[in-house]
Amino acid sequence: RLNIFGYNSFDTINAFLEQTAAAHPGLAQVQPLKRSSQGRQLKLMKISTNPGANNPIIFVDAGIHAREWAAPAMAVYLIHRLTSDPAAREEELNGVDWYILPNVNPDGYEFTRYSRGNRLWRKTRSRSSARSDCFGVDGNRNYGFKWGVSGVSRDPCNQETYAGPEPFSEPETRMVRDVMMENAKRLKLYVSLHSYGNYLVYPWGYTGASLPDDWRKLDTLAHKVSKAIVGAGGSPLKVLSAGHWYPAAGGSDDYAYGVVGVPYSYTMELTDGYEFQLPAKMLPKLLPQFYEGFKEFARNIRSEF
Ligand code: 0X9
Ligand code: ZN
Repeated sequence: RLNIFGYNSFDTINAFLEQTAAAHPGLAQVQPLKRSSQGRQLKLMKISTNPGANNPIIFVDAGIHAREWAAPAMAVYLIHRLTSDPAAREEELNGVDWYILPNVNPDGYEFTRYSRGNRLWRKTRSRSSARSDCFGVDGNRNYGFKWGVSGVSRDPCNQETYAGPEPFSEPETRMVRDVMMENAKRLKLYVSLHSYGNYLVYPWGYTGASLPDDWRKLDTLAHKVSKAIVGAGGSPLKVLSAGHWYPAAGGSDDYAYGVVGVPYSYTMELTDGYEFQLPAKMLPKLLPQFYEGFKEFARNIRSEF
C-alpha cells in the first residue's frame, strides 16, 4: 500500500500508477515502456485533461540516481496532487500535459532498499560483461550529447561516475531518450529530479566555459520557481548552470536541451540537509513546498506556449 509521504518500493509505485489510471480514466493514463537490465517494467504516467489538444508537455523523471530517494517521492506526490486535487484541473493541468516517470532506475533503487544491498548505491545495476566484474553505470553520464568529455570516469568499477561503455548503453537511459524523442515537438519543459542540496540547474552541464544563447530565459524561470517555493515556506534554490556548479557530461538535461530541442531543461536537486538520507518524516513539509514550484513551472509554460 502506497504511503504518499513515505519511501515506497518500485512495485508499490507501479501499482499506484495503475490504480491512479483506473480511478481517473480520461485524466491519467499508463504507458508501459521497456524493461530495466534486471527486467523491471518501467511505466510512464500521462496526465491530461484534454489528450487530443496537442498541449505543451512537461516531462518529469526521477530516480536516475538510486540513493536519491526524495526524488521518486516527489514524482509520486506530483502524480497524486495532479490527479486527486480538483483545483489542479483548473490550474496545473489547464492547457498543459504532464508526463511523469517516477523511477527510471528501479534496479538501483531496489538495491538501495535491500538489507544486503547498499543504501548509497548511485548507478544502474547492469553487468559490465567481459570488461569487468563490476556493476552499473551512472545514468546521468550515459546520455549521448558531449558524452564523456568532462566529469566522468572510464572505469567500470568506479562507484560514482562511470559513463558506460558507450552512450545509451543502459536500457533505462534509452527509455527516457525515446520518450523525449517521441514527444519532441510538444515537449517544452523537462525536469530531472535528484537530491540533494536545493539546486535548480540548467544547461550546459558538460562545461562551465559557455552558456546557451538563451540562458537568461532558463535562469529567469528558475528564479521564479525558487520564489514560489520560498513563498510556500521552503528554502531558496541555488540557480546557475550545471557546468558552473561542476562540469559533468552525458546528463539528461543537456541531452533534452541540446539534442531533443526542449526549450526549458533542468536538473532539480531536492532537499537542504540530511544528504541522501532525508527522514521520511520530513516529506510532508518538503513535497508540498516543491509542488508550488511545479505549479509555477506550469503557469509559465502555459503562458509562453
Ligand atoms: O552529478 C549529477 O549527475 C547531478 N548531481 S547529483 O548530486 N544528483 O549526482 C547534477 C547534474 C547536473 N547536470 C549536468 N551536469 N549535466
Ligand atoms: Zn543525482
